[in-house]
Amino acid sequence: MSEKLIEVVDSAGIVRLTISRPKALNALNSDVLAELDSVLSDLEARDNLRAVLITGAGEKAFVAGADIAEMREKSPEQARDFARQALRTLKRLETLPVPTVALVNGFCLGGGCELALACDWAVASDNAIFGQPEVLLGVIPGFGGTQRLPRRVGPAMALDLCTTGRKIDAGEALRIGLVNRVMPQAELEAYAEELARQLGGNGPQSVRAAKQAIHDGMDQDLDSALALETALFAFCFAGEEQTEGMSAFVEKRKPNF
Ligand code: DAK
Repeated sequence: MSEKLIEVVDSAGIVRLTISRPKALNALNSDVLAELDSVLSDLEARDNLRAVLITGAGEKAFVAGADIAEMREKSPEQARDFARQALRTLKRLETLPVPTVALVNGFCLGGGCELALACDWAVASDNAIFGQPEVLLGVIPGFGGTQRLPRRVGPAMALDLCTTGRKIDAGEALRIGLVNRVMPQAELEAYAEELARQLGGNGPQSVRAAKQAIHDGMDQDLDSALALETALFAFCFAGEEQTEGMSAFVEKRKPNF
């Protein structure tokens, strides 16, 4: 049997995915994308999913981009199919109903940066390097980078990164809002565990509702988005979580979600 390219570890609904092609710095080829797609389609169907963390195998790279050797020979039609496959997979990731976090532990370039952008937020080790260097290879980002990057960091910074192809360190990534936190690489693992504990301890329905309100609301005008928030807020009162959460506060104990 061929080796898995995506390792999946599930701990009480907190699922950790590790992209594992360390010899090619975890570059995304068709096989990785197909396996990722299949894993995500299984996760989509799960009711007891609480969060998804994604990282890269080894200590050097999160993902160093789409696989350049594989892309080199593609015709325009094959390039379009490849981009469509990747876009479909990243959309699956983006629309998972639970929080998704990229744990960026090294190079995060091209398609790797686009993968991180399809997650809800990213945390980086202090040795991480980010960039959209596609123009140095004669192409543009093809996995959503020209659209998700400006939405995260603003159009001017996205244009800077996508037209110069320059690489930035973790400190600059933090400053421009590409990542939420930076920490020493040795602490990333402990952070992942703490995050899993935090997300795992919160009410799963309210966490999902918070994500839905923010994601869906961002595509709407403010009044419609506020109406969506009100509907989801009221929905929270229809389940057991709100009773348990508020009772636990009043009774001075930890909630049991
Ligand atoms: N693809 C394939 N192999 C890669 C790779 C990549 N993106 N990045 C690294 N590798 C491989 C190297 O070839 C090398 O393999 P061997 O020679 O050992 O067999 C191994 O990983 C270790 O890399 P290095 O020896 O180069 O390691 P260094 O520490 O010296 O340098 C580096 C690390 C990350 C700075 C360097 O590897 C590098 O510059 N890598 C390429 C980074 C990059 O340009 N990434 C963006 C890729 S382009 C589209 C669809 C998608 C896209 C565009 C269009 N359409 C369908 C239209 C997206 C494109 C991209 O993501």
